[in-house]
Amino acid sequence: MAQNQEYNASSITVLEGLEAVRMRPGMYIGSVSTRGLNHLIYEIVDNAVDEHLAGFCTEVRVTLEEDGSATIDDNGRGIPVEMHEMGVSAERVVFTTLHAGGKFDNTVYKTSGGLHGVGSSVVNALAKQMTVRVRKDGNVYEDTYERGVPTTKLVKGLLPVVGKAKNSGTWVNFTPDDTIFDKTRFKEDDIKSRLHETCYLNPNLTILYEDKRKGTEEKIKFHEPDGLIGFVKEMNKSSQPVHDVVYFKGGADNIEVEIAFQYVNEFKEDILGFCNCIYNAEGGTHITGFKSMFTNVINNYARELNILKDKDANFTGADVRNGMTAVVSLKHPDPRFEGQTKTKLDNQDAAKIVSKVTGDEITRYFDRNLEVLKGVIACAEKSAKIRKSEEKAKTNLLSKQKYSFDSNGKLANCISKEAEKCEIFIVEGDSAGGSAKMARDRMYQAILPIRGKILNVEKASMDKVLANQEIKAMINAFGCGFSEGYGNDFDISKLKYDKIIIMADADVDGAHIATLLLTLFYRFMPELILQGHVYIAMPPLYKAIPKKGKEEYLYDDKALAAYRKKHDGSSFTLQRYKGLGEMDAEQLWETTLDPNARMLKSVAIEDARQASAMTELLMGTDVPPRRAFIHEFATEAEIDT
Ligand code: 0RA
Repeated sequence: MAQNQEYNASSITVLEGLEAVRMRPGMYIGSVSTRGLNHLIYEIVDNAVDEHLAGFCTEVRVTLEEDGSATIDDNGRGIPVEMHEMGVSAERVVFTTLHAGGKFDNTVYKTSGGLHGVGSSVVNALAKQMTVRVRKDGNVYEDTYERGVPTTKLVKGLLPVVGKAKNSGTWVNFTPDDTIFDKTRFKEDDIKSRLHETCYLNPNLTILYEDKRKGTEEKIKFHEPDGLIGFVKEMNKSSQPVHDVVYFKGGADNIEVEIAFQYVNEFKEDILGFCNCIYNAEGGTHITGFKSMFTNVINNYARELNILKDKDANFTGADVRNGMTAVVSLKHPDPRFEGQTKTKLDNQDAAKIVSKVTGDEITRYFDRNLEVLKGVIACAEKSAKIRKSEEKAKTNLLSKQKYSFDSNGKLANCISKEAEKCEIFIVEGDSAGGSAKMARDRMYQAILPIRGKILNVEKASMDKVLANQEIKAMINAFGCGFSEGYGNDFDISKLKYDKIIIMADADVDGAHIATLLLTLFYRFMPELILQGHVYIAMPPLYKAIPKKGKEEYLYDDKALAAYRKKHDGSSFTLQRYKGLGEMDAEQLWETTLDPNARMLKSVAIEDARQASAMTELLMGTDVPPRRAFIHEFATEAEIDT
């Protein structure tokens, strides 16, 4: 009786706990989007993986059922069902109490995932229905819930037996609550890759995945006996490796670390960190421990081998990791996290132990594998060489800039040095440039012709960018330097012109040139755009010459249609401009240069981050998304006047 009263009292807080999850699901599973939805499955799978890590479970079946529910079935010991001190079956406590999870006793599991075992009850709270079957001691025990509220009547606080069992394990089936989630269809691709990753991190585990849903039926067996070595091989499968994958492990104080790495002939670095089989998107102490020791060891070897001379500076960390692919997997009994998404490991002891294991093991390995060591150092040398030439190109450019403003032959500068009154026109093509030089207001208007299409800075390396004549001419002319990844030498107060006006033809090629220039400005001189100094000139498409009356420039087809309507019936000659080069100096002045008559489009960046992604999308090397974007927005992309 006393037990029952106690249960009644605690059940109130239980419901309040799960209600909190339903009120703010994002706090527990990140979001109620498809990501959060898939997370429900990962929570239950992670519990089974914990049971595997404890040494009792070898197989997990994950099934996406035809009715939209998911089933996770493991062959572990089975969740405890006996009477818990709260007065009900332990299983009930696990699925209805926040922060209880399977972790009754720290010694049962050496490790547990990032959420400290709160997963089961969170999933239960967000499930329209959940059924739990525990196979244990020859029996099948069953419990059921709706939105976290138990619907099975306990017998003296214990679960009813619904059948006989030959083996042990835990079977959980649940349907996500459609009043919580935007969409309730699990996304199979994300789930498959997560399960695959789990198998790479647990080489003795098998995951049997089955999708029974109409249209996406599929069965896959994930088993990766090569573990982290296989993981790194898979990550590098389309690259050219410098050596075989190197693997080592070690640990102390109940903390274990396993690491695999391999260098490839590419300028990239790809290092993944996991703690208790959960991916740490923001890295953390295990990753920094690994990186800093690796840098130390390689620099020491490079000096020993006299590849780095006394006068040489050390390789930077980034140099040393040039070409590296690595997976760092840590098992920790009490993981702590920081960072915006709680995916950055924060335990200081992890840094120490990973660093020690890394130092000991890679030294042992490189002492015996000198050729691999030389290959790794060669990657660092390549990176250092490029880094130095970029730094040099930058200093050359900056020192040159002191003397060479105006020294570029093609720049026709203005007479005035009053920046706030001056304008510079970047003009496509030498012939248009020539007309513009004749037509301009010499006092305040400078003309810089550029030849054809400038370099695409999204695709080019830094030294190529800085070697490009057109780009150098622009940077020199503007007078304020440029900024890039390593530092910021840009000083907008030195800008020589209030307006930088891109003058390109009103056709597709012209639009492309304008985009290339904007990309350059956005990447290396973003303040120019952010502070509203960049404009695009809008040369007219047509000139209408009526029999009687004034000639008129028409800037787009809308203007032409309006003109036709207004001059209904009366005849006029329509002159079509194919390009700026076709206009004489007088026409160019009237249409494009004259501050009182011309039309300029001001370039603004509302959301710098979005613009950056867009620049990358439109100008980067990745072709398919660009094509999709152009296709999708082709009708909206017409010039707005
Ligand atoms: C705590 C103790 C025992 C098993 C488990 C937790 C356990 C939890 C989960 C969650 C999913 N699958 C699971 N399998 C096992 C051992 C209990 C005993 O020895 O009776």
